[in-house]
Formats: sequence, structure tokens, C-alpha cells
Amino acid sequence: QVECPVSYNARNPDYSISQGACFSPCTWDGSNCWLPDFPSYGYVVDGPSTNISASIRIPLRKFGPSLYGLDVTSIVVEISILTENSVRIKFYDPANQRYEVPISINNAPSGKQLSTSEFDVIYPEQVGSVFSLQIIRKSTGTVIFDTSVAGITFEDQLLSLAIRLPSRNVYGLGESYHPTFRRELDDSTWPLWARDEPPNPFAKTSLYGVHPYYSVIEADGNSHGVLLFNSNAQEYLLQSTAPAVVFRTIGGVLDFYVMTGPTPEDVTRQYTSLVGRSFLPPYWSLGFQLSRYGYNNLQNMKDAIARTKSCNIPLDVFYGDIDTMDQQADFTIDPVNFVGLPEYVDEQRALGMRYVPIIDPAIPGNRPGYPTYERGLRAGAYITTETGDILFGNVWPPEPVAFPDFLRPGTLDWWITEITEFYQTIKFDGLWIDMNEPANFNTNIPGSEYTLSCPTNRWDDPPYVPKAGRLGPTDRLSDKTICLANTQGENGTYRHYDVHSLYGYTETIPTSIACQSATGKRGLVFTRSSFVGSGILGGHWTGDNYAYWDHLQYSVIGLLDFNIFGLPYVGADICAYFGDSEERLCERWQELGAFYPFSRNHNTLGTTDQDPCTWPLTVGESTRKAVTIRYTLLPYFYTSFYRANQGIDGTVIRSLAWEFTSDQETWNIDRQFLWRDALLVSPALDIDSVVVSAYFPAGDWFDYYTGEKYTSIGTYILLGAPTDFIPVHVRGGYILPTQEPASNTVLSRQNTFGLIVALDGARTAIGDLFWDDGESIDTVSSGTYHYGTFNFAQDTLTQTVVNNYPAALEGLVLDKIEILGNNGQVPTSVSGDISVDALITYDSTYDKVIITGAAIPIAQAFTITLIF
Ligand code: MIG
Repeated sequence: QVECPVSYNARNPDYSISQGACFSPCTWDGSNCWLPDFPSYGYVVDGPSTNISASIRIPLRKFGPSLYGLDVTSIVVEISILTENSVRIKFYDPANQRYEVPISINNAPSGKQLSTSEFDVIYPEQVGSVFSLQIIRKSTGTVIFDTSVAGITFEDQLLSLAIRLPSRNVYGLGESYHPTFRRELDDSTWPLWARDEPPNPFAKTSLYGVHPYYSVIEADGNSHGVLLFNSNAQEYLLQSTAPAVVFRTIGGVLDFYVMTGPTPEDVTRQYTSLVGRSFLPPYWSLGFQLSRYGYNNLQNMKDAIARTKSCNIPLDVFYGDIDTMDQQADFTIDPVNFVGLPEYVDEQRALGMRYVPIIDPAIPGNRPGYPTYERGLRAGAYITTETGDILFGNVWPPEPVAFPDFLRPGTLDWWITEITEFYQTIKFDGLWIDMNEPANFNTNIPGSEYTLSCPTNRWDDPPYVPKAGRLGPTDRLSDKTICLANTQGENGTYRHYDVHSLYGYTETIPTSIACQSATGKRGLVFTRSSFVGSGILGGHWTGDNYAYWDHLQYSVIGLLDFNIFGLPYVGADICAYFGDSEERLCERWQELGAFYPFSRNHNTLGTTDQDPCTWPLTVGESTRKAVTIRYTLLPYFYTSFYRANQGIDGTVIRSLAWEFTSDQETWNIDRQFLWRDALLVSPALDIDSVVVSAYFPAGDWFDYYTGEKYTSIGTYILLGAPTDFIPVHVRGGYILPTQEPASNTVLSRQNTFGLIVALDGARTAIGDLFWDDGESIDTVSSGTYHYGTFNFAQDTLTQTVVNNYPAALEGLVLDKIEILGNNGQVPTSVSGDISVDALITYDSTYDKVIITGAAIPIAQAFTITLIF
């Protein structure tokens, strides 16, 4: 049985359903409302299958009762095998072109039919049979995708498919705050609708971005993933019985992609191959970053940066939020409070720092002497109402504002020009795009000065209101955003109803182009609202978190989620956005945040300062220690981003479940994570706690700080975690490139390299190094990069240069090599491509061999051998 979709505007305020809201054909069982049992309604096979343009098409016809009406009686399901391990299943209306997501993904059919080496697709062929579809993993017989749990619904404004799951290990589906990485199948319904709504772990609300994608670990450890490529307002039900994921959307088509792994990392790689590999972030964007909303004037900004530098915390990036603008208008600078900002930026950039300003989409339309609006008007850049007038809302700035329509070509040119011209005012290195759900204050709330009240029509008030609609006093989808009947695209091709959740995605594209054309460099763009495939061009921060200990913990889940969504460049506001942070919390947050891909301390207007060196006690010192580890390991981290960008790997921040899938204990772990495959981070996340119960999958692990070895058979170990300390371990069998840290990455990139060689039981290890100038556009495609692989075996360490580009590493040497896990075998010397002055020492306490003064040019292949 599957729960009946009961419109959210017919429900009780707590979302529960009363009998009166449960109507035929659904039935009330005294406490809940159920759909009729399958197969008493749905679609039947209506004719023979045909094979057209490398896909199989099966005509289907509706039978049984309708839910909200306007059923599409005749639909087609088209099955296209894309690769040996991916398939597309698309249900659509062959007679009427319906809206489809206007983003191109890599979905060319291969021409294979219903079966690959990995899976079979099965459905009844006989005309008149009730249609359902199964995908079966060949190697195990597991049914990984099974629609025989409920009837398919394909109405004009309600489309639904229920998928029976082969296990209860479901991950992904977002963006939302949820308290566990492995989703709870507890009969809850979650929205998928871009919304400016702070994260609330208890209310199951919409967040900024939309990723209708899950990944499942099957009972035997095989793994698959499922994407519903749809951008309309959606919800999904995580049903306990069956168990099942039920998708419901109010528009578009049902366009599913299934990836069959078989490992979770394979699934993520297959997903990023489909929707696009993540961008390669500039090296500096992996440095530590400082921000706040409400510096209020230049002096406060300068003070925070000076404080941070004065306690020797490496720092690469500083920010200008909307308070640096002239009354929050894009491309301006507050002429009173931030006079001198461009000069200060120049001064800091000369020292190797980078500056990133915020940009909001909304453009004030009523402000004398503000040419950006006029130019946008001439470009036809703004979203219009149904009657063709420009739509005015009220957000930042809180005055009548127009919303750029990034689905119109003219908008793109205008936007790129505005950003490029802003570069003449102030030099920036990246752009931070906010409020792009798009947010609008007070929509449908009468009484405020510039209230946007959305008219009543079938888009603003659809017959079925999914959970995404329930938010404020009026419970409409347009609450806190703009009206859904508005049109977008050239000649009003689209309704905002359809493309709402693509707003952030579509803004990211021209912003990224503009950032590169203005700066001539790779740049960094990160966005609050994201969609499937946003990782190609941008990163993400997880939004307006609170100064609570559980938000510290959930930030780990945010990292893991976005890594499986293909946006590995992600982070949470360190020390929290809302609320005054607290010293111990901020200290732990700085320690954990030192291991976020996007590592930025940020808070909101009116809160007390929380930059690491503003605190009286040890936050500054603890931050310095953790951030110094980060900078030391940046060559390894940067290489990990290269691997995700190239599809060698799926994730950068990796859950233990993705790396040690055969160990079931890892499937629930979400308080620890890995940097790729070889660095385990086990943060202290609880108030007052100075120990961490950390899980160590079977193998050898080395304490990052001491080199002490733990050989685990797969156990929890209680680790000491004093307030100034974050446990970090290196995995045996791996080689991590390092570099001497410095006060920023411009300087650290000139320092000597090191290698941490962590041996496994067989005394072997592998690793790699990607290096380029860290900021040029397209270094990979132009071949202007170094990529080398390291290997240690039979007492010999080598680098093989896979892509030779010595210019990237000119003058840089590998100087320090630490070999961990020697089983007490002490070399007396070292031979090969190494300086005769190299020193070799042995630390008997931790069984560590340390070679210093190696002076090996790191751009070149080398071989060195330990002599015993
Ligand atoms: O209404 O630009 O999430 O990071 O500092 C708040 C001000 C608007 C929300 C973002 C936050 C940013 C803030 N913005």
C-alpha cells in the first residue's frame, strides 16, 4: 500500500490528514489515507513495443480512477540504454509536447536493447497487461528498481511513480537538513522546491536547492542510483513499508535515470558522467576564508582580517557582503562606510589574498542614477508577468526590484557586461551568488509596502499542492518567492512554475562566464540555490545555519550529500550564521571546518564577531593548528578535486560507506568522513566532549600527528580529543603529497613538498599529485599541468610522470619524506635520485623513517631505494 497524495492545502497545520481530506479513490483506514491497491489503476500496455532511434517505446493507456483529474490517457514509456550500467526510463505524452528540463545532459542512447552485461529491464509486453517495470542486477538477481508497488499517475498537474527499494539504505535526496546521512524510511514526506528557508532539522522543509537523486546500498553491498530529472515542484515520500521512495511532481515528464554501480563510488561517477563532472576549483579557493554580513564598515573588515593574520592563521580569501554595497544594490560600493574598499582590496591582493563579493539577482528598478537597471531593461533582461509587464518584487534591496531572467540570451550578455564592468570598480577573484531561489520578501503577505500578491490561476494554485507549498500563512508555492504564472525565456517560452528551481542553476552559468572573462582566471562561483548538474560550474555553501551543536554535526551530512550530488566544493558557515556563536562551539567548528572543501567562517548582521582570533581563549590557536594541517595537505586535496573533475573518482569528501562498502558498519556512519580514500577525519561534535568514538575500518591507520599505528579489524576506538585537537588519520597503503604551509596559498605554493608514505602490511603504498598554476582556465584540456603517480614497493619509492609539464613545478623540490609503518626495519641510507646531503633518521617510538633534505625536483620522475 502507498499513501494517497493529499494536497497540502487540504491538510491540518501539522501536515496530518483528517478523514474529510481523504477522497475517493483513496480510502481512509481510521488514521491514514491510502491509494487503491496496485494493480487496480494505472496504465496498461496499449500496443506493441517499437524500436525508434535506439530506444524502445511502449504505448500505455490509463485505466482506473483518477486522482486530481486531467489524466493523460495515452502515454509512452521510452527505455534507452545509455551505457553498460545506466538506463533512462522516460514517461511522456506523445501527443502534446510538455515542459522538459532545458538542461542538456549526457543521455545519448547506446542502441542496446533492454539488457546489458550488468542489468536487464523487464516489463509485460502483452497488450492489455498492467504496466510495471523492473530493473534486475544480473550478477545477483536483485530487483533494484521496481514500479509494481503503485499505479503510475500521469495527470496534467500531478505525476507520480513509486519505486520499491531492495534495501533500506537510501542516501541523498535534497537539499534538506536531515539528521542522518542514511535517510530514515519513516513515512515522512519531503519537499523538493528551491526556497529561501533556513535549515530546520525537525520541520522537513524545503531548502535552497533541488536534487531529486538517491543512491542505495543493496543488502549485499552492491549499489545503484536513481535520478528523477524534473524541475517542477516536487515532494518525495520515504515509505517505511515496501519500502519505497514515492516521487510526486506537478509538471513536466517522468524522466528517470538509473545507474547500477556496482560500488557507491561507481554510482557517483556514473551520475557525474550523466549530469556533468564537477569544476576544478582554483587552488586559492581551498584556502581558509573569512566573511561576515555586518562588518558595517571597512575598518571592521580590516580589523577582522588583521586579527586573523596576527595570530598566524593561514588566510586566502575575504568577502564583501551586501553591507558593502550602496543600499544593497549590485555592482555598487557604499560611498560612506566602505569608501576605500577597492584600494584595500588591491593592497591585500598584492599580498596574495583574494576578494569575493556577493551578488544578488534582484535589481532595483526605481532608483535614480542606477544605470544597471536601465541597461537590463534595454536588454529585455527581466522576468515578466502574464500580461508582459516587468514583475516587481521586494527583496535585497527592500524596494521595487526586477528579477533577471537567465533563460533569455539577452540577459546573459547584459549580466556578463555588468560584472565585467564592476571589475573596473573593484578587483575580485570569485563571485558569491545568493538569494537565487529566487527569494522575495513578503510574497502574499498583505500589508507591507511592496507586497507581491500572486494572482489565482492554475500555476499559482495548482489542483494538487505538494508539500513544497506549505510554508507561511498562505501556504502557496509562491510564498517567499515570485509568482508561478510569470513567464521566462525568449518569447515567454517557460512558466516560472516549471523553471523556478532552475533559477540558481541558470544564474551560475553567466556568472561563471563573467567571472572568467573579467578576471582572465579560472575563478570561483558558488551558489546558494543549486540543481542537478550545478557542480559543473559552481560550488555551494549550505546556507543559514544556527549556532547549535547539532548544526555542527549536520554540516557533515551536508558535505556528504553534496558530494554524491556532484558538487564536491561545499561547506557550511563555520561557527554558524544565525545566533551569537559560543566559544567552545566555534572552536570545534573551526577544527571541523578546516576539513570542509569550502572553509569559510561567516555570520549574520548583528551577531557578535566570531572570527577565530576574536575569542579570549584558545579558538585562535586551535584554528591555527587545524588550518595548518589543511594547508600542509592541500596538494593531496587539490589532486582529489582534479580526480573528481576527471571522473577518476566520484566524491572528494567521501563517506566511509562509499569507501568501505563491504563493511556494513560503515553504512550508518555520518560523524566521520574521508578526504578521498586516504585521510580519515573524526571530529568532536558534542558539547563538552573531549573524546571521540571513531570507527576504523579494517586495515592500518596512522595518527596524523604522531605517526602511531592502529591496526584495525573494523572497530570503534575511543580517541582523545582535547578542545584544541581534531583526530585525523592516514590510511596505510597510501602516499599523500604535502607542502610546507604558509600564510596563504600564493606563498605555500612556493614551498618545498613532502610525502607521507603510509605503508600497508605488505609495505606498499600508492598516491598521486596533480599540479598546475592553480588559477588558469582550462589547464587540463591544454595539457599545462603535471600529473604524477607515486608508488612504494620493495623498499623503493618512485614517481611516474603521467603528464609532463615541468613549468608548473619549476624550482620546486620534494624535500621531506616520512615513511610510516616500517615494522621496525631501519634503513641506514637511501640511494637513487636524491641529494647526497639527504638525512635519514628513525623515530623508534612511532616506527617512522624520516628523510629530510631530499632535494628531488618534483616535476621529474624519480626512484629512490632504502638501503638496510
Ligand atoms: O537576507 O547577504 O545566506 O550568507 O550573508 C539575508 C546577506 C541574505 C543570506 C545568505 C547569507 C548572507 C545574507 N543573505
